Amino acid sequence: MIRLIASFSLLASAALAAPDGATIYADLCSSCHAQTRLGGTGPALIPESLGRLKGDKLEAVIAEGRAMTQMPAFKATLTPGEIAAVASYVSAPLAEAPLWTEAEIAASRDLNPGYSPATAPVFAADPMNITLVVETGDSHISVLDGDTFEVLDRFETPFAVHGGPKFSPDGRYVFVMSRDGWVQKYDIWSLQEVGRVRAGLNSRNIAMSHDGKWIAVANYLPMTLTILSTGDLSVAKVIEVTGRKGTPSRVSAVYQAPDRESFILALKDVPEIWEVATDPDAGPYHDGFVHSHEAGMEESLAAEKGLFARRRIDVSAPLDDFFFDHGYRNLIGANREGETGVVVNLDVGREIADLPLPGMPHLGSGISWMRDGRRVMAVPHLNEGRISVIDMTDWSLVKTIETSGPGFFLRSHDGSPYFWADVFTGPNKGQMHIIDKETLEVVKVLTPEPGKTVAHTEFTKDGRHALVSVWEQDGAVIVFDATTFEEVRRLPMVKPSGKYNVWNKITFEDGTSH
Ligand code: DHE
Repeated sequence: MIRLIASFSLLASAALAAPDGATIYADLCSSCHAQTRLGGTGPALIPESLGRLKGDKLEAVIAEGRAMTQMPAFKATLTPGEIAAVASYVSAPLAEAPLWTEAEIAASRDLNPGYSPATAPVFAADPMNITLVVETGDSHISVLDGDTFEVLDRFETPFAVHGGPKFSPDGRYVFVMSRDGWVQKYDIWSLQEVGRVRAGLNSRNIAMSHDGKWIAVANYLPMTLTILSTGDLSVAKVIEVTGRKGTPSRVSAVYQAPDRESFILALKDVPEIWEVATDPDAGPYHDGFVHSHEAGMEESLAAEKGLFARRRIDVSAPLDDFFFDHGYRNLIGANREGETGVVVNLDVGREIADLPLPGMPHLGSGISWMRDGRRVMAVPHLNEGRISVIDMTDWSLVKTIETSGPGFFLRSHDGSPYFWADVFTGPNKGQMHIIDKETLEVVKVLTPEPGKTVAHTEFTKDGRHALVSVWEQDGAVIVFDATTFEEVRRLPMVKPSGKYNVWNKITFEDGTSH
């Protein structure tokens, strides 16, 4: 009996001693991150949002806080065991998939009461040569004059902006998305935020419709596509994403296909690509046929018509990370299983070719140009130090260009004979390769900040200057002369990531990702 009581009390004291992550979270974290963990003034703390912030890295953020944000350091308040318990609590999946209904999206809409639209740009700079710099280190965007490189404004964004911001077709407004699903609208002419709305709980990217009326938001959580009106950020439609056989699917990304007057969706969990019409007179958008391997079984599905009509295109395995040809007739997607690229003809709605692209091609940052009268595209690989150049007429591999490490982004400009390719990981990270678009030879390797990540290039409107990010907390944007490769200016920035020139984006410049 005495032994039994002793073991009970041992268990009780062990239970008392074990820190409870949920209780600590409720006491110290929920006021900013919400009791639901879906985010409030602070970001959502769920595995989908934390991404690669795991284990020691996550504990370090809780212990040390985050510089230049509201996130305080908890190392004086919590023991290492308590910090580990909260880290483990926020790393666990939510017990139930959260809902985020149309009503909740609408209720999150937060329009800037102080916004007053200007009738003309409030600055003298060329509005077509404005370049935005996303500074992820302290969640801001700098608005640069693309001629003088003066910072015209620096505005706060939601936490963890990802993907390219999307401009209205006239270049006046820009829409920015965060991984927590916030979409922010900013008026470049007025240098003011118009407002923001939370379109999803965990989102991937956004796309602008051909006519500038709609913004589509690709969501992982919930598994939906949210379509917003660009005018006032109201909800136009929330489309539940479910495969033919009823399997719900995350949306890996949504792309604008202006020539087709549609959005194209990459689905993560089902072997389908979706096309959603942005043309009010679209259709009928036939859902095509279900092809079954059972002999003779072919079932025709219903057609949808009009604005936001949906068409399904069957593929042999889920594809993501799309690159489109001119005219948006074909897309190239990555089949992560087989490490191949697959060409899908969107007109006929089926796969037409395979491409050998092992090593995780990053098609989304591919670029294309005319070489010897034929259109070619180049794509970097996230796992290997090489760039594949593909002939877009017969889908053959023209050349594999060796680089000093795996890269993330490529950029060029019609006005430049070169394209710029970074090295994002590995011992040579920070090297920038400049490659001749005709000979496909590396003509120069720049190492502007040895040991630091230097990545992502954007050109000015005329292609004369190339802007490169020193992707560090105390980072910078370096402006290079795109012909001599000499450094022209260095602008201090807080962990700058992508840069986006209005003209290059709204004209769908060949050298830029769309
Ligand atoms: Fe991105 C664009 C997907 C990780 C920075 N990234 C995109 C796009 C997609 C994508 C589909 C195109 C969207 C668009 O612009 O509309 N990214 C993914 C991933 O699946 C991946 C590998 C894993 C993930 O966590 O989502 C991934 N991306 C990253 C990063 O780790 C980067 C380097 C840092 C970050 O901010 O998260 C990063 N991705 C970017 C940037 C763009 C981007 C800067 C826009 C590039 C452009 O020039 O348009």
